[in-house]
Amino acid sequence: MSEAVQPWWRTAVIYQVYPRSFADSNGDGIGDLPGITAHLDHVAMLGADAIWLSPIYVSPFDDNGYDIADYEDIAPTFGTMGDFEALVAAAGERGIRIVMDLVVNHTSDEHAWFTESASSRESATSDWYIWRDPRDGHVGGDAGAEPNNWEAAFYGPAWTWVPARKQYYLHTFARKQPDLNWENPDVRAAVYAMMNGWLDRGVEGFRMDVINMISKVPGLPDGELKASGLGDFTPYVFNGPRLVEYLTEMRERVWAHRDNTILTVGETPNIPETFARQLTGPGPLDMVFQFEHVDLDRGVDKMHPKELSLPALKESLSRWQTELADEGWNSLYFENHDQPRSVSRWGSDGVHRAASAKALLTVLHLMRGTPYVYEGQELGMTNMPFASIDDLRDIESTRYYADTVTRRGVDPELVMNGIRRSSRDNARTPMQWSGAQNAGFTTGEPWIAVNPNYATINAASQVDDPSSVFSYTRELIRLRHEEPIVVDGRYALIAPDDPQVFAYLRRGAGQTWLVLVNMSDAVADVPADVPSADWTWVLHNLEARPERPAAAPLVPWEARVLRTRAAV
Ligand code: TEU
Ligand code: CA
Repeated sequence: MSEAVQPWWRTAVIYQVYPRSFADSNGDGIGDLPGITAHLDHVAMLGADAIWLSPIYVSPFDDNGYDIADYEDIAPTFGTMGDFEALVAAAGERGIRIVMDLVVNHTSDEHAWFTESASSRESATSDWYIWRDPRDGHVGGDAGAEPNNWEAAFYGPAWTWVPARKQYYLHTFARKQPDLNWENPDVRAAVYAMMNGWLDRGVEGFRMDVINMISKVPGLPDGELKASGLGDFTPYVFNGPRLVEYLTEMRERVWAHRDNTILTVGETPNIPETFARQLTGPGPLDMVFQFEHVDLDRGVDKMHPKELSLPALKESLSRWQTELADEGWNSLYFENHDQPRSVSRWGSDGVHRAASAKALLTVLHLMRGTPYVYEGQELGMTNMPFASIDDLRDIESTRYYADTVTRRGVDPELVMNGIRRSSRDNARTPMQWSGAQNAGFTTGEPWIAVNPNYATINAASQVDDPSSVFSYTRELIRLRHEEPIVVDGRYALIAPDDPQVFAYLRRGAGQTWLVLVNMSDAVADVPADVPSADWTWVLHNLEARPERPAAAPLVPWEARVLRTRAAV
């Protein structure tokens, strides 16, 4: 098939690297580009086709690089442009493409565009950010009240006052992350020029941070009041009226006329599947990261998780599989740098850790779409036992603690319980390379503590062990590369209400696959609606294979993948 018909990312698996936590080459305790280059064989051995690099640009690191002060250069903490070029070249030698993070809903307040914009209303970039006068008759005078009642994603009001302009600027995340004004064509042109520059440097795709927030509902109306006393911006900042227009323009100005195929994946919280299909089918993007499944175990808020309902997870993922089957394309993920570790969250991180890590990977990787593996997921890395708030580095966690314990007087232990389960820092502890000091991540003092379980969970003990989570992940990636049914087969959920078993079929030319996974700590019967046929083995996550694989009860976290040539 020609590349125009089958772009490379349709058969690919993407490996996400969080540079700060991957590998430190110079002993300063922070991961860096030479560290990544030195560990490329790990990614090559796994078989991944591309690396998505979380941001490596110049930044004050208030949000670990999702607050960019210069899009054109590499943060000195991570290395130099030479180090970046060396990484692209070394990856290319191994057939690994580099996908960059594109953070253009906002910049850092230390970006020159912003410092200039904030200096006066007459500045060259005056209208590059979202500036508003105070509410109710304070125009040109004192700060008065914020222009609307929105609460920022990282708590507190979404507006900050700048005396030099006598105006507020909007920041949907932290105070130091001002939102760009996409309605200004100069802003858009500057972003497109920057993107073209990175493609010219050999980058082969973009993961676009909160890209469905770049078009806001005009008028920026007040939101519904939340428990915090501030308003919910959700209906007004996602999937706005000009989003398709902006992304279509971006496609035209950045990649439509290039010879090579690039990958574009939009990070899109709060996107309905119908809109995702529109954006990724006839629309400008290849795929999006949707959030429905990772929001299923959310309680009153993100830091109050509730138990996941397996039927709800099956219903949600299956609906996305079906809705984007003929038009559009799914990205498949359980983990990234913003989510707790899946084995602790939805698996079982005690005696069944390895089996449950493999079970979760099976469910995810045999669906239709492009799977993403987050660093350490291929080892079954777990959440971190954070003792106190002093152990956390993430701005979302520390700001949440300040907003609840310090400002509202909530019991610190209750707050820490939520943080332990939901904090993004669970995913940001250093990569566990070996049983050596600091898991082989650094010879210095790591910027965030290494998970104490590194002595047993590490890459060195797994890469050559055929029964490891690493080897199992490699096998799933190999199946996607070698078996067209994994890429193209039709998906059908079976036993939707079964509370323990996740079971589905993939139907392709001349054969059908059965994916049968016990997602619980107890033995489970094979659901009655599993079709009987002459099933033969494709993959199993345990040593001993039962005689009748489509009938024998499943032990805890057992995953069986079977195939038949019969019509079922
Ligand atoms: O995340 C956006 C996002 O909506 C959430 O996943 C976010 O992590 C947070 O949990 C909201 O409660 C992206 C990046 O992936 C994240 O790391 C950044 O902090 C954020 O945008 C701002 O750039
Ligand atoms: Ca370093």
